[in-house]
Order: sequence, then structure tokens, then C-alpha cells
Amino acid sequence: MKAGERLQGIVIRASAGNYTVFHQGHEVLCTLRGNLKKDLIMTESASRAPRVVQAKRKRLTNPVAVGDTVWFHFTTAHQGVITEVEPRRSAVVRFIPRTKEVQVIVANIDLLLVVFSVLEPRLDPWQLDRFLVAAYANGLTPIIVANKCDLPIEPQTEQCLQVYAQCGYEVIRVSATRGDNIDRLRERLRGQIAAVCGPSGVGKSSILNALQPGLGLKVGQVGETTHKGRHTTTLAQLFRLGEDSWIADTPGMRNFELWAVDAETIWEAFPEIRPYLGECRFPDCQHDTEPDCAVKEAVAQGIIDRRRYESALAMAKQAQGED
Ligand SMILES: Nc1nc2c(ncn2[C@@H]2O[C@H](COP(=O)(O)OP(=O)(O)OP(=O)(O)O)[C@@H](O)[C@H]2O)c(=O)[nH]1
Ligand SMILES: [Mg+2]
Ligand SMILES: [Zn+2]
Repeated sequence: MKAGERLQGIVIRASAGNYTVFHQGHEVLCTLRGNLKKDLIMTESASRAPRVVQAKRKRLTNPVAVGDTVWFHFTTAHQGVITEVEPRRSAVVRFIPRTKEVQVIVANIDLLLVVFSVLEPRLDPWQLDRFLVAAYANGLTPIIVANKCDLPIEPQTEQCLQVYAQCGYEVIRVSATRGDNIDRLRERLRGQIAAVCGPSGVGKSSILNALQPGLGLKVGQVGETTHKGRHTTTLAQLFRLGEDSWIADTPGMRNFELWAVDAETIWEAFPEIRPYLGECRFPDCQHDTEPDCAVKEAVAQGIIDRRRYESALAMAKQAQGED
């Protein structure tokens, strides 16, 4: 290795100004070049920033995030300094109300595994819809992973999963503890960078441990009384699932906020509703109380699931209230 040689890698961990960069099978602990922060704010507009960031022109707090492809050079035998960041293909972002800034949780994700459990805690379709809208707004392809399929599925949950499949979502039923469909999921992730999201306690870390035995991620216990689960995972990081598959386990992401997602984007995010948008009598139809609404007609005919429609309407109303 020549001193000062410019090398490329992927950021797999980030904490307090230290970045672990994966390069040719090795982990290199890096810091950031001093003026990188300033440079990045200028180049951010040139990259394909997520829709939500563009919408509100918020400043990103972290110039380098987990998932970024970076250029670095060695400063000692095992340490380096990051000098450049490649433009991002996508980003999962979160808004920090206190500082009014946007933080990139993970960058360059292709797939978003939206993990829910069928029981303990029971799948909440309203919450699932919010994750799916967030995936759409962030430009990510969602896969619904229904975990804990070793537990009995209640009829309402079964029906719910079928609705999502009929809407065109990819739904994979797994059991992290029993191993059902874990091979299928691993195959689906080949060659991709995926992130895992979902409420606390649904088994995100357990799924990662099942996908990659030996990973040894800490797994929490679901509270006996609340069934809410605790936030066991606090730090975003990428795990290698093989030659060219990466997966990110993210902090609880319970508050996968829909800030800055406008009502129009929310309606569009529902694939079964999308074909009816623009077909209503009024071009600015809110699909609420207006007459001759194509969306409501499709609901009345049973083509669009009523609960999904109500979910979209509630989110759209909330988004308008926040404007
Ligand atoms: N029955 C059953 N239990 C599971 C399964 N997967 C995980 N669990 C249990 O669910 C609990 C929560 O699992 P975790 O993997 O820690 O959940 P998590 O989603 O990573 O939680 P956070 O890190 O808090 O967001 C643990 O007690 C696991 O043993 C499964 O497939 N079946
Ligand atoms: Mg976890
Ligand atoms: Zn309408």
C-alpha cells in the first residue's frame, strides 16, 4: 500500500466523528478531512437527495453516513482519513426537531425490509402503512417481512397480509427463531444493500442473526406486560451478508416520521390507489367529501381496501395540517 494512495470503500459504522470503512475485506478506522463538511453541503444539491430533503431544503447534519461510498487514504497502517464522498443514490433520513436538521440514518439503500411480527407485538397495519409511505418518499423499494410466523396467525392478521400482497407489495413470511423462509430472504438480498426497519421487538436483530449466523447481534426481550418491546439496537451499522450483500440494522426507527411528505406523495405511495389519481371530477380532489371521486368509487366497489383508503386519508389530512 503506497502512502497517500486514494482508495475507495464503504462506511459500515459511524459514531462521534469516527468512521469504519470497509475496503477489500478489511476495516479501516477513519476520520474526516477538516473541510469535508463544507464541501459536502455544496455538493449535496447535485446529488439525488431524498424527496423529503429536497422538499424542505433542510441541511443534513452528518456529511458522511453509514452506507456512503467514500474515498480515503491511509495515515497509519490501520487508520485513514476520508477525503471525498460519492453522490448518494438514496437515503433514509430522520428529522431532529430540536435542531431542525436532517440526519441521514443510512445511505445508498436499494431495499427496505419493513419488519413486523404477526404476534407479540401484533401487526399494526396503520403503522405498517406509514413505513410503506416513508419508503416511497425516500425512494426505497419496500419488502414486507412478516416475522414470528411460528406463532399462531390471527384471522385479521392473515387477511391483512393478503391485502398487502394484492396491492402488489412483496410479502415474505419468516420465522427468525424457527428459520422459515430465511434462505429465501437471503437469496432476495443477494447483491443489494438493504436496511431493516420496523417497530421495536418485532425481531429485526433476530432476523439478521438468522441470515448471518455468527453475527451475534444483541436481541431484546419483549416486555411481558406492555408487549411493546424495548429499543435494544441504538446504532446504525452495515453488516456483510456475503460477497456483495449488505444489510443495515437501524435504531428502533419507531418514529419513521412522515415530516415534509406532502399529501400528493402520500396518495401516490399507495400502489392500488395510484391508478385512480387524476380521474376524479375535481383536479384538486382531496378524496374526502368531494362528489365524483374516482378513489372513493373504487373503495365503494371494493376494489380498494377501505382500511387502506382510510389510512391514506388520515395521513394526507395530517400532512395538510402540518403545512
Ligand atoms: N416466537 C418468535 N420470537 C421471535 C422471533 N424473532 C424474534 N423473536 C423474539 O422477539 C424479541 C425481540 O427480538 P429482537 O430481534 O431483539 O427485536 P428487534 O426488532 O431487533 O428490537 P429492537 O432492537 O428493540 O428494535 C426477542 O425476545 C426474540 O427472541 C420469531 O421468529 N419467533
Ligand atoms: Mg434490534
Ligand atoms: Zn378524489
